[in-house]
Amino acid sequence: MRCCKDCLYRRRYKVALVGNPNVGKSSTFNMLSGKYAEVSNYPGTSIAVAWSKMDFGILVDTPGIYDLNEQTKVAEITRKHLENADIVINVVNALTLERDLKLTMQLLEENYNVVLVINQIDQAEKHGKQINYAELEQLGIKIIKTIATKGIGKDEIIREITSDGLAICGINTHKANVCLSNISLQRSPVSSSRLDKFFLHPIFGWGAVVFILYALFIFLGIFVSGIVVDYLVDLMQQHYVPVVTSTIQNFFGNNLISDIFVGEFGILTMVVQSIIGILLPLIVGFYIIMAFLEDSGYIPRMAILTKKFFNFLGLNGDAVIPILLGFGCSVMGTISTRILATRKERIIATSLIAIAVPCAAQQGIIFSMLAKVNSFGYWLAYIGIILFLMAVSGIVMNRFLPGAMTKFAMELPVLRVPSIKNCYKKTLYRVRDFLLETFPVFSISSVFITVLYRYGALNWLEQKLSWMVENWLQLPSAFSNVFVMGIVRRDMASLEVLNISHNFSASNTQIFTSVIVISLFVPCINAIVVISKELGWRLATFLWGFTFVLSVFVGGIVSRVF
Ligand SMILES: Nc1nc2c(ncn2[C@@H]2O[C@H](COP(=O)(O)OP(=O)(O)OP(=O)(O)O)[C@@H](O)[C@H]2O)c(=O)[nH]1
Ligand SMILES: [Mg+2]
Repeated sequence: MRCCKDCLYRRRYKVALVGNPNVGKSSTFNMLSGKYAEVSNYPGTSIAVAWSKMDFGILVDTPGIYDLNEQTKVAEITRKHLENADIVINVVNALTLERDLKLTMQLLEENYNVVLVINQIDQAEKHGKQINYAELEQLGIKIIKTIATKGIGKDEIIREITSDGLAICGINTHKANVCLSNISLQRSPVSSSRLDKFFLHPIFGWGAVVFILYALFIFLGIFVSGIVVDYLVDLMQQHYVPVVTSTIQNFFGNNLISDIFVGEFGILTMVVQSIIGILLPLIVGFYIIMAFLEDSGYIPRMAILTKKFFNFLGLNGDAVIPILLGFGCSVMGTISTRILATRKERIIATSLIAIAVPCAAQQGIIFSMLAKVNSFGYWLAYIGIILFLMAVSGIVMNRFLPGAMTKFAMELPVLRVPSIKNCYKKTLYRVRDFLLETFPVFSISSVFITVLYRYGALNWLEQKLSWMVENWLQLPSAFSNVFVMGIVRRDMASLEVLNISHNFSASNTQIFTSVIVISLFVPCINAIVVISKELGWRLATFLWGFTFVLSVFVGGIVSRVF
């Protein structure tokens, strides 16, 4: 709704936070609502709307857009919510004011009811940027200065939204245009820091990427999976599993119900132990590192460095964000492809995530298995195989899919010392979502597998798959369980691989083969559902079949070569 007069009488408004990417819309949303929408220091963090019920009605945080006519999926989402907003809080960044005001102009031209929030004024002061507020006042709209991360400006925004004099109709857009052109004459660019010269340097920059990956390996592979996970699993094996097993068996006797709760694949034994003892520490460790990287503003620097590699695959540097998020969770990565402009780019990025990007939980298990093999050669081979398959898939798709690649224009946000509070909150919410999703899915799958096991179906499956598992992949026959679990979730299957490698004292080649098969195996059920929703069931079905065949094919070759 434009130029809302009657909403002043209704006193229930839909208020939309709209603005360029990375200006602080989600931070403003969090400040106003007390809720938490994800905040990061790179453009394109919000890929869906977050909303909150407020005393004045509804507050909606939208994905960032540069232009009202932008042709991306996120812009479509923002336009939809903008259309029926009574009031638009247009958030601009004081540091990039001139650029951000172009969208303000468009909003005014479209006759939206705009309140202009100039955020990050602390950053502007820090960088010595002067803003001519008197000039801005001539736009004829309410202007509020904020530091959203510190809660400064909150009361003034609320007061403005609920005040009676808000509806500003018939703004003189010619006058506003003149005013904006004056402002843009006063451009004062932010100087690029020395750190940027280092991070974007073709040699030192790549050195930093390798260092970060190495630190991730040491932290997750050696510290978290080698020390924390071992400690927690031992603790649970000694003090939790025996108690819960005997209690349930005493109560129910030795039957299917007991097996469902405390059997080999039991909910209270395998599921609880796997999630709390193994996956939780790995996920927490990975998300903490990701939160620090996201909050510092390093990710766009990484995008610029890796731009050439992505170009090679038919993607522009923006794709680094969905792919990096895919290393956290493929569902998150797939949804983030919304920031890419063309369907072709979205299909390529989604496919690469599905084919070759292991999620955080999987990586932890892969790290710990490769640490057992204890050979740098296997490490290099692992990374080489994954990158090779990624490159081949990308190049083939780029060659044969119709459509074009868009120009890469990611802005560089200011590098910052990450905010501990934000990193803590983000990790907490992500871990909570992970637990809420994994417990039910793992529990239902474990019941299913226990029933299959109890009635001999797993044995039957082992026999049916024996040629593929024993002859082609040269793995123990029990590996067929991994395929059953992998169809539901890759991390659950990875846990089973870890289990099997313990129980069968697997050789280095077998461990390496399993790691490759599980890295390339079919996307989790929830990822398939999301791919279907985002890009259609044909792509989802194709990716499922393709990754199945690819993982088995490459696994067989690896088992013969290494
Ligand atoms: N110093 C300072 N930093 C801020 C302020 N507001 C937001 N930030 C930081 O700016 C970055 C971007 O904030 P977000 O709230 O995620 O921005 P957004 O507009 O929602 O970004 P997208 O969802 O990507 O469009 C984060 O690193 C925030 O911590 C502020 O007032 N001062
Ligand atoms: Mg946001």
